[in-house]
Amino acid sequence: MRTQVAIIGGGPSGLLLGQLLHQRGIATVTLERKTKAYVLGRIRAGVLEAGLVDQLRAAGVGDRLDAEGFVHDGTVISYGDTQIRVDFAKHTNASVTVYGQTEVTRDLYAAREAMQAEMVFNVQNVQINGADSEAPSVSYMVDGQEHRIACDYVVGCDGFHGISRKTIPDAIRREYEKIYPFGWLGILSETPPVHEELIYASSEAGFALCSMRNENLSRYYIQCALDDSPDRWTDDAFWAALRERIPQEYAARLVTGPSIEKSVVPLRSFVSEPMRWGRLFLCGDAAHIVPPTGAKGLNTAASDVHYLSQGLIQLYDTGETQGIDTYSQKALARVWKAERFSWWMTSLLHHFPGQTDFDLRMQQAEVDFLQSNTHAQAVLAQNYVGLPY
Ligand code: RFL
Ligand code: PHB
Repeated sequence: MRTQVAIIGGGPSGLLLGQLLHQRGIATVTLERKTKAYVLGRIRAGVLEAGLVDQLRAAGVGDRLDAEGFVHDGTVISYGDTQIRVDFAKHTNASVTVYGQTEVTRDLYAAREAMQAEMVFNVQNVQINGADSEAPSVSYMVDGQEHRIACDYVVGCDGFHGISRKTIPDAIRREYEKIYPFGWLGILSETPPVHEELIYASSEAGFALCSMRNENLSRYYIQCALDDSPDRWTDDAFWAALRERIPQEYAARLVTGPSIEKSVVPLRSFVSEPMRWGRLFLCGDAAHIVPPTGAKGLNTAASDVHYLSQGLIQLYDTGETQGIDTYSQKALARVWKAERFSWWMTSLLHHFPGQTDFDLRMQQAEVDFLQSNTHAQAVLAQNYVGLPY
């Protein structure tokens, strides 16, 4: 088989990239290790920057998002007894849209299928060959049969545990990592959200986040131990911990119910440089991870897809390589700013084991400054709604 761009990974990065290229007549094949149902079963991001929303509209998948997504003009940051509402609209003229990653992925799969995109599921043993040559290829197994795709370029959209990043030789690849000493326990419940905007809350007992998917579907998270397991938490214990961590006025009106999903995520900051090696490009979680505080993971994947799709379209339209040649540099410049913001929000709002009184005072001073300084609020708002591409 032959194609122009072989895409490894059928998560949001791979699907969006495939769709944007295919619309411009560039042939792609997408290889996904799992089934479509499995990919759609993963509960992940919920907050979309305007840049991602625009890209989804350009990719022809904006209709349901526009009809069902919720536009948020601000968020609440709470620290002990202090509450700050950060007004995105006032400081940036922009907003974010609450619409689940699951729905984004579902819409993208429908669009890829409508275009009769070539997608292969349940692939195993994917290997990238000759990425630093003029004639790369990707080999893989399905049902015990070996297959090979010859292509012009390979794009690794295969997430943090994928194989693409590791194809770049150790001597060329540089990795930067910070592992936080806690995780997030998240639940989904068919209950009305406690507030119309997201609440990021820090208390002596630790961090909590109140988020949502729609009027009757809430997503809540609490900081937990790194080695915690969802089985150790009954729903009642979760609700009690959440109530303890959010401001009283919200705790008093929290509607609880059975959880329909419960999972633990570790918190990590990670960047792998460069994001291109020869004819291999990396996009999204394959190249970088942020802790979820700040909602930057999916959005940063989307800005990678923007730069790379523009570069490849320019190349196939005009033969000009400037876009793909500057891809890694442009993508990383924005990635590092998202890393900084997510690290900052994580450091500000979590309880760190072994935290000293000095560390606590630093958090308090930062919160005081944020509360009293509109420029500081504007900086938070600009980063939260998304830096320009
Ligand atoms: P994904 O979604 O991990 O998809 C990669 C796909 O590649 C497949 N794969 C392979 N396929 C073929 N061969 C192989 N060898 C393969 N290895 C892996 C996988 O099966 C998978 O389908 O990466 P992608 O597309 O780059 O998308 C990244 C986002 O999923 C991620 O950044 C966000 O979910 C992060 N994130 C959030 N981001 C936001 O922007 N806003 C949020 O509000 C937000 N909340 C979150 C989050 C992530 C979370 N978790 C679970 C980590 C909340 C949580 C709880
Ligand atoms: C979510 O709704 O899942 C969500 C929202 C905001 C975050 C992280 C996760 O910062």
